[in-house]
Amino acid sequence: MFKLDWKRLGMAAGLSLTLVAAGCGSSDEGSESSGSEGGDSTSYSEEMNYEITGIEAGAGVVKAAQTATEEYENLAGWEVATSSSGAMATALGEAIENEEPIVVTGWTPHWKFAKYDLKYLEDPKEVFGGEEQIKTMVRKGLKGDKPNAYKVLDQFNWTAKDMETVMLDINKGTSEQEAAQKWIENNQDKVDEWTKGTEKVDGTEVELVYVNWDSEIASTNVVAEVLKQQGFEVTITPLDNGPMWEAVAEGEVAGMVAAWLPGTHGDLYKQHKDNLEDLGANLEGAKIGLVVPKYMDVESIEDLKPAE
Ligand code: PBE
Repeated sequence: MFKLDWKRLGMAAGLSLTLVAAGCGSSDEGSESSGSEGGDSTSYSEEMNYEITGIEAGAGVVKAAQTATEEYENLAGWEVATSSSGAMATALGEAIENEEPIVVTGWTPHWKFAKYDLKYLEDPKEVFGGEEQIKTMVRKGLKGDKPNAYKVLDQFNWTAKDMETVMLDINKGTSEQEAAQKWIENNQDKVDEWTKGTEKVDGTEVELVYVNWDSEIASTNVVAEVLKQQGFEVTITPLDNGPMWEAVAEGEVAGMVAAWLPGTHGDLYKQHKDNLEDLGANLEGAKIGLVVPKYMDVESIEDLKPAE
């Protein structure tokens, strides 16, 4: 998990981190590797080793970042390092702690914007698209087989702020399930809208799939807890992005609440749309892009410098 990070920071930076943490950060080599050189995006780009810190290889935002390295001439020689959302968050936190430059594949809603001062880099070529919706997809036939589960999934919708509340709680150490239950308790009026017109069941099985992205961990756990309260026996299964879409399209599971459209998962939607049912948006105003700490003096993707 830390591999990517150490490769990027190198041994000297690792050492200076230890010294600073121990409170004796004399001017050893490496301690000047912070962003204090300010404004010089050549040194930023070099310090970052011409690497965008990505997440899971199958994520839409990673694909978009790879496209960006092709579309933007100034990103010649750049690479998108793939890992996991957790590793990206760790790398981001460590870079910020040391005031070092970092570019990550980012998205909103996400707790990182509440925890750190971050900004999206402008994307004049619009490789990352505009505003996104998060949509709910279910398998064909669910309406007939499990009408109550179908209706709850169909009526599920909330705001970016709601989702962030759950995400932040999990980030602070509350378990995923508990954070979901807490949000439900505090938002019973919203939950009542989702269950409106449905009947409780007695142990009907429902399986939902998702990807281990912080945003989808939050939404999927909340929906799962609501379904459990309605009497369902719920399983939630984390998969990669492609397999998540396939599981719904092949009718193996009830559905998912993690479809980012029109851009992020546009190719997957096109591939599977005839084999699943689109229940519409459950959240408006989502976004993906390249994200940097505010202390970095770069505003646009075009401010980054090509590898020599
Ligand atoms: N994300 C979060 C996903 C969708 C949800 C932006 C990391 C992606 O890029 O596919």
